[in-house]
Amino acid sequence: MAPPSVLRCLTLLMAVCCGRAAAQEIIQHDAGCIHMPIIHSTNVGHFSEKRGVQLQLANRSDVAYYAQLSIGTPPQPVYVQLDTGSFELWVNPDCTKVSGGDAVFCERAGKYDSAKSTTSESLGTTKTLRYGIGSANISYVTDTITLMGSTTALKTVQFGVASSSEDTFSGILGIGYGMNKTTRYLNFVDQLAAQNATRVKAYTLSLGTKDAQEGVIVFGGVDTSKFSGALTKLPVIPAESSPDKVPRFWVDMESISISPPGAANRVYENSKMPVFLDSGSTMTLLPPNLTNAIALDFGVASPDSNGFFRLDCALTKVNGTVDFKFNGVTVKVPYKELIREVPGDTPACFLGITPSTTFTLLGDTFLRSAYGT
Ligand SMILES: *[C@@H]1O[C@H](CO)[C@@H](O)[C@H](O)[C@H]1NC(C)=O
Ligand SMILES: *[C@@H]1O[C@H](CO)[C@@H](O)[C@H](O)[C@H]1NC(C)=O
Ligand SMILES: *[C@@H]1O[C@H](CO)[C@@H](O)[C@H](O)[C@H]1NC(C)=O
Ligand SMILES: *[C@@H]1O[C@H](CO)[C@@H](O)[C@H](O)[C@H]1NC(C)=O
Ligand SMILES: *[C@@H]1O[C@H](CO)[C@@H](O)[C@H](O)[C@H]1NC(C)=O
Ligand SMILES: CC(=O)N[C@H]1CO[C@H](CO)[C@@H](O)[C@@H]1O
Repeated sequence: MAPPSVLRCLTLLMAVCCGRAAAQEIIQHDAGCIHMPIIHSTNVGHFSEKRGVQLQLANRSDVAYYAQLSIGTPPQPVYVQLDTGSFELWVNPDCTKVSGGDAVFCERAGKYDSAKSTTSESLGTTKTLRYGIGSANISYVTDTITLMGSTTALKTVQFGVASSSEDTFSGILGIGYGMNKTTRYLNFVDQLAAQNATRVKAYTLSLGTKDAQEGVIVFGGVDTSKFSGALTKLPVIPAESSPDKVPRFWVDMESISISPPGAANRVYENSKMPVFLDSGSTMTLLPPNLTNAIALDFGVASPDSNGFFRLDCALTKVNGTVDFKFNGVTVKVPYKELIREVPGDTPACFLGITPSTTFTLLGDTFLRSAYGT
């Protein structure tokens, strides 16, 4: 995802960032880049207070990252999940199809009513979108979209309005490849570049730490304040050579190793493989053998019935790291960031890696440590 060059437009953000400056103050002086805050769903400033404790781990909304868009004229605010692993934007999930706390969250994410927008146009076409979890039947419309934290209004952006959906509690902003690769129209990221809101079709995503509960996505550039050391370019594996032949952010992972405190680093067998970077997935998914080997080092021999490895929460206080090695760069993920903590009367902790025989992907439990303060 690293764009071709570090852009001048970010120097201003760098100068003021360290005190967590509001993105809104920066935008006007920052032509060519858009800094959009992204919000973790456990953030009580934005979502229901009860949300954090009601959710079960099996449902991914509790740990997803959301962006707020304003759609239509006059603008209607809607939260959508930010997903590097998919390609299209859609809104209006069926909240009656999800239970309890999920339904509350779903309602809070907001709805778009095309009839209340003077700039809305129906395209008369439909599609079914399917995800790892959930699916939606959508009808395409175009309308004006304004990004939170920016005065930029994108005109005539194509997106989906769901007529029905299952197992989803918010719309999704897919920011993977679009036009000519996965779609026959300009997707949201394409439109940012096409309408000159950004100078280049690139973005950097900083999820922030688990405790921060928010991050920022910079469309059109790199926030050089969010990392130390040099930026490393990783070639994206072409779709035709990738495991699922879908144009995604597939990269070659060289190895995974563990650095327990005070002990030597150990490399896991069979940990060289292609993986894709997916902000839409809470968990990192790896082959069962490899996941089992890592879990064993966290003191758990087998997963629960949902496929999650429950471990001792005391491990979040241990200074070890799990290290993901790529050509030229190693991302060290602290135990605390790799471990999923589910709050409650009895907090539960789980390894942020789950076994999968179908996908190898690095989700939020990895991405939070790849780039960000
Ligand atoms: C999409 O529509 C089809 C046909 O009406 C229906 O069978 C299916 O259940 C719908 N899918 C979702 C996710 O609502
Ligand atoms: C998509 O492909 C068409 C035809 O080759 C080309 O004219 C157009 O510029 C491409 N658009 C993008 C955004 O790549
Ligand atoms: C974007 O900028 C390019 C180059 O300056 C220009 O040719 C194009 O017309 C602009 N497009 C829009 C939608 O403003
Ligand atoms: C998984 O482990 C089993 C038992 O050690 C071994 O036979 C098998 O080849 C391994 N599979 C992979 C994909 O590494
Ligand atoms: C972990 O590392 C930090 C900073 O290096 C140090 O202050 C802290 O005491 C260490 N904690 C443990 C449990 O070793
Ligand atoms: C474990 C858990 O809470 N699972 C729920 C996830 O959401 C689906 C759809 O709303 C429910 O049916 C599950 O019970």
